[in-house]
Amino acid sequence: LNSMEDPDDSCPEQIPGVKEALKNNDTAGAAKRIKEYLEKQTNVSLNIAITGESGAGKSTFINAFRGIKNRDEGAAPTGVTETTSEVTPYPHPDNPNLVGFDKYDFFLIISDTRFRENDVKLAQKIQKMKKNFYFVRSKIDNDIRAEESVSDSSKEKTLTKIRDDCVQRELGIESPRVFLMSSFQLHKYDFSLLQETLERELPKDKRDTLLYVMPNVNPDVISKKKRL
Ligand SMILES: Nc1nc2c(ncn2[C@@H]2O[C@H](COP(=O)(O)OP(=O)(O)OP(=O)(O)O)[C@@H](O)[C@H]2O)c(=O)[nH]1
Ligand SMILES: [Mg+2]
Repeated sequence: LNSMEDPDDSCPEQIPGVKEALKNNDTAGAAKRIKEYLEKQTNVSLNIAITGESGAGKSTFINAFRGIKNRDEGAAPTGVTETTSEVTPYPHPDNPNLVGFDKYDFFLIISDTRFRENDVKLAQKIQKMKKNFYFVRSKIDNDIRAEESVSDSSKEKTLTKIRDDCVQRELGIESPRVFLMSSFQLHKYDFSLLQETLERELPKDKRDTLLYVMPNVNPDVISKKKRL
């Protein structure tokens, strides 16, 4: 899209003080405001903790979230055997401040099966810290394929079954939020729902940073980015 087609496209007048400066023919002042605003935006750091058992699909998810393929340069190494053994910061290519693992804004707990005791223990600790956490059930593409080969129940039914089954009730997390995901097909399943949820639950300045780094998996995200 070019700006002709979209009246909403980047509107610097919305930055505080810019409209007033322009009204007074103070273009230098307007430019200064815009510059300060942009600098402030890129200095907001957003730290996302991604945890889960070996092989759960953490590194693949990080790569997908950063909009890169596992085999691309700079990708987190992924593999069928235990691959990542250190806490590793993966800054988003567009934002040097997006380091992953020292100070967390929220936690994603990833599992390719049911969430296990360790996942739940962690969730309880996070809850005590009054931080947000989200369960991500990974590799849903595999489940869909497997289910299709053995029964003719609908895809929706399979998804509902997995969702219900994911966090066993007796483990003691009240109303856990579970997002079903395939890192190979981010646009499917619950990724957009996760994006919306994160956006809603983050403070405003962090929300913009999140939006800035998120992959463009749906038109809604693209139009929101344009408004930043
Ligand atoms: N089908 C499918 N396979 C996936 C998906 N995500 C990851 N995988 C595969 O699962 C395996 C493990 O993925 P990784 O991303 O390396 O897992 P990890 O959690 O980082 O593993 P460690 O670093 O060992 O803790 C790899 O072979 C991936 O290709 C997915 O969404 N769908
Ligand atoms: Mg890994």
